[in-house]
Amino acid sequence: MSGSYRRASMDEHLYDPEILRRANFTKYMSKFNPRISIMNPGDNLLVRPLNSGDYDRGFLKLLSQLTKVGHVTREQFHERFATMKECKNTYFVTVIEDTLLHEVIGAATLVVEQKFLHDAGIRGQLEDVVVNNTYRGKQLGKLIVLTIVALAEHLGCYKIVLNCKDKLIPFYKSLGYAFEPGQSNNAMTIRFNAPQFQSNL
Ligand code: 16G
Repeated sequence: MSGSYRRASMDEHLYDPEILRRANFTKYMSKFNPRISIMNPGDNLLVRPLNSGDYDRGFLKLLSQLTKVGHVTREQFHERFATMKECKNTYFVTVIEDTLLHEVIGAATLVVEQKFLHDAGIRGQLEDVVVNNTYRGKQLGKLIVLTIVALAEHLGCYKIVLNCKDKLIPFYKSLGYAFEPGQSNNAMTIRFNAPQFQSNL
């Protein structure tokens, strides 16, 4: 493999797993029946940061259950992983692994945005929530979303926001997300016509 691009080394976490251990999940425990948590997600399941080896554990295939992923090579994956890791305290891609199958079966991302406002505060954004549809009924959607919420609170975000499809509004409401007065139904988008994505970053 060429060394001309930045690469994450094998089996490297995107962020320190200790942060997940420290996040306070207790106030969300009552939402689960049976009780599961970040540290006890269920038999043969593990909640952890994205790992550089997850290209081979079906991470991108899982994301394709959410939207178009396209063709992302191993090199592109490792380069994107390294770039995210270099953005200190910004990307908290978090996954659920089936440890028997060595497969990533759930994922969600916390993006932390640095602000000047709110006393130079930080704002969280929940992104790319997906659970493998063969793992329905195990409360894993709830678990991965509330893991990200607990993480955002632990890191000191003053709020966390999301965009989602209309049909998922009741799900996110049940987990504490709310429309703010005067701001309901206000997610707005400009889609760029870029058939082959080309970044000038
Ligand atoms: C949903 C996701 C968003 C994701 C987008 C992909 C959540 C809470 N929201 O809105 O994070 O990036 O779908 O759709 O997971 P797109 O391909 O239309 O951008």
